[in-house]
Amino acid sequence: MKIEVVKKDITEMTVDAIVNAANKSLLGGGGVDGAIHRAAGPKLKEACRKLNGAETGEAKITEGFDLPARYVIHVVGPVYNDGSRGEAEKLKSCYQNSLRLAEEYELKTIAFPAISTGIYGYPKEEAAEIAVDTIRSFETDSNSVETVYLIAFDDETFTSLDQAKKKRG
Ligand code: AR6
Repeated sequence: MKIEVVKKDITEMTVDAIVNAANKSLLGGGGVDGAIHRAAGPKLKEACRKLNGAETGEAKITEGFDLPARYVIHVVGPVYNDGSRGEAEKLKSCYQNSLRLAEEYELKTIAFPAISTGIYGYPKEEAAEIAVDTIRSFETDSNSVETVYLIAFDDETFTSLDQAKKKRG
């Protein structure tokens, strides 16, 4: 599995699936969630209604509708408190469960935003290391996913992801 760090708006990614950093309702919100819903059009919300929400760390999939991406994988990242409330494990689950769904759907390319590092307040460097480590150690029998794009919307996120990738080799 190849990891590429890219500075871009995730809604412009032409990949098999983009990941949405949603909330438990899965009915839209601000940040990347708002941007994805705007770009995908109202059918995405209709599809999301049928999902009945999700727990923190869980991942659910819909079509991408008006997006260039074929699917959207909706995950709920942890709200960062002080780091002692299982935040790291929950963030790790977001990446693992998204990759499991991608394998189940036999997808080749997937793009993640920096889950939880905006409104949910997760420190960017720690979150970047968890993202890279979890993807690197993800094990599967199917191996359909070839490239994982880690999307940075701002310079600080780009640097954190780039350094985490270099650190992990
Ligand atoms: N493309 C790529 N990344 C983006 C984009 C975009 N178009 N827009 C923002 N980001 P956030 P969270 C980056 O706050 O912390 C929503 O209201 C952003 O710069 O979107 O998981 C949900 O409904 C940051 O690096 O998600 C939840 O209630 C990263 O995406 C809550 O926010 C994540 O920031 C989830 O908070």
